[in-house]
Amino acid sequence: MHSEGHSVKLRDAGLLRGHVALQATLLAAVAALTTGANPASAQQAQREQRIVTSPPAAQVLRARPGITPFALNTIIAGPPAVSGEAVIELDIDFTDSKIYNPATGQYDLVRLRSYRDTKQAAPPKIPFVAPTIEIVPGETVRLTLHNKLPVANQNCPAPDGNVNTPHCFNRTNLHSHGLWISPTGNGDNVLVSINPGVDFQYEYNLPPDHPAGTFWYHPHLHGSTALQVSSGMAGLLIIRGSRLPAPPLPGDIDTLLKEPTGAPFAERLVLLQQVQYACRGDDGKIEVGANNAYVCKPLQVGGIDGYDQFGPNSWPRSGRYTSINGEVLPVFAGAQAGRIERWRIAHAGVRDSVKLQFKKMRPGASDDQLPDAQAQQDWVAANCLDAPLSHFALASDGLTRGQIAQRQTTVLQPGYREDLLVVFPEAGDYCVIDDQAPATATVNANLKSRKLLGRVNVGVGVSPGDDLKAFLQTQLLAAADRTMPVGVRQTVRDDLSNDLRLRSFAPHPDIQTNEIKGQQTADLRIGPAGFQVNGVPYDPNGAPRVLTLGSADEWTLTAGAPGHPFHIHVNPFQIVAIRNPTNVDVSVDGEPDDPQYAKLNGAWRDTLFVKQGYTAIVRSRYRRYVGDFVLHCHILDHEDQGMMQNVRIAIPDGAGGVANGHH
Ligand SMILES: [Cu+2]
Repeated sequence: MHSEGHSVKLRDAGLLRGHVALQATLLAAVAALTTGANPASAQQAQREQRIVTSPPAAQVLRARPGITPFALNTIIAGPPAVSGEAVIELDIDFTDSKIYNPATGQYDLVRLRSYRDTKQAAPPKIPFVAPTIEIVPGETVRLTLHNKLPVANQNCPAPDGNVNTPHCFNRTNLHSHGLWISPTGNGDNVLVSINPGVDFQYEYNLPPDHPAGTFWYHPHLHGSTALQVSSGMAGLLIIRGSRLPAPPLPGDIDTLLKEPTGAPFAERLVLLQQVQYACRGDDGKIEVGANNAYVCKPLQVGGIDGYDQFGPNSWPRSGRYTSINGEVLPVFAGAQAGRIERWRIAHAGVRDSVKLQFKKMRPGASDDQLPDAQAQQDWVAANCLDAPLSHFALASDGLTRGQIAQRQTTVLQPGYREDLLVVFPEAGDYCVIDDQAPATATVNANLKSRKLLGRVNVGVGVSPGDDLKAFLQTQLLAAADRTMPVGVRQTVRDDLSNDLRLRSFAPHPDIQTNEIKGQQTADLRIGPAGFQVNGVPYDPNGAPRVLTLGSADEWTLTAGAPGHPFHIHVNPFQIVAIRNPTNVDVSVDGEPDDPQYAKLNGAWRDTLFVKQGYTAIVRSRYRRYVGDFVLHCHILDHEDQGMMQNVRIAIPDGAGGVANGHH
């Protein structure tokens, strides 16, 4: 095979900001491939094709202070300037793409609504994958959306006239999920509709004190949210920070996670998606095969065109696979034994819970064709060996934790982000597994089978020894010596030595009991009135829930079947307790059959799966921003059907009440 082909594939192996060692690994891999004969088998060639790359970086034009707006179309080299502008343009249109199907061992053709970066020189490897937006605190993000979807709206308005019937599939808007910015006007406003043919410029004024972390963006127009997000319209939104801790102000964890060379730890961007594409017959019905799994004939093109592609259990029944950066059963290349990697993971899917594990893979195991769920389950049992690998949770929903959590399993529900530090102990391949889970632990309320998500190629490196936690601790202490200023170095060291605490990097101080001014409740439930919050389906014109700027409340979150991921915009919340139906708090130790709540006590999130019959107690303070926004279920077809509520943060009046603008 021509050598250029290999080098192109390996150039971006999903690893960012690689240092010299990584480059050496890749060069060695390229050399091995180019000097050797053709790949040993078709499977190996197939797998090389599935080496996953990071989503493309959005092309950002940056203006520095002092440069006139007329110069915005000039690309300025070098690091972004604080207080500058980051200018991004995205088209929204149908995109022809392909998705690997392990049931057949072939790529299926798909045509999906997607984001396209108008300034990208060439389409990404998998064309539907949305670009990653990277910005810094203090920047103004000027993001223009061009809605180029057809004017002939599908299902618009809803035939029954009900706002909670999915409708207007080609209208859109944008949500910057997890950002602490204004929800109004041109800010993170999800109450506007950008119709086909319309351009709209969002202006996200990221405050200089915004936490750095892993966030994401996706459409959020009531009626079409699930359909568009499931089509792949979701991208990573990463805020990179360079602020050292300066007590009492926290620093960015990015300043600690550095190699001896000064380069950041090797990093992988991992965008989990569940694109539930279907092919339809002449009668408009979804084509299905054995066990009602979706099938597409050769040359048939899959798409997402209706809400019959959602609903309880539709995902497991469809036989579709969770993809990573657009690739199904991806291969993560370029890892090295004993080197710490930072995995920035976003669950941008809608219809399945993900229960992540890493296990050593049996040498020579071939994962290329796995016809169904049973085959997946059997394959993992036969080829993924030993106990799951310990990994280390750094941040939940982008917000750095007060203490790193050692885990063997990381559960991601729709909307969640997890930043993990991962060390692979030895050379060889590792399984990335989506483990089985009991019905009560998942958004589908059925026993979830065990699946393979992908594999990691790990090259020769150093041995971290048997105790990965001790290894990580040693590495982080050494990093603190190199990176932390004298005034805080000892504090950071003492915290790391004390069971991997990170108190100098956690962005939000705990909300103490004496700070609580009021109580809020949110009950997410499918009930007599349909998809409800507190017994009422979404009413865009109804009176919003009113919260008071500068105040803090304790929230009681509850959920009916199947359990619902609660998400609120603008201000995150801190988890105080999660009580099971017998009133036991499971937010510290988790549960024997379900680790998803373990070590969540005290953590900050913007999305939390509330299991059926459980009660989550969380606290939130409403800082800086007023205006109208929403809370909702992050099973997005539930949101489209009414499991959403308008929320308003209002300025308090002098008497402690709320001024709504009446007089
Ligand atoms: Cu829900």
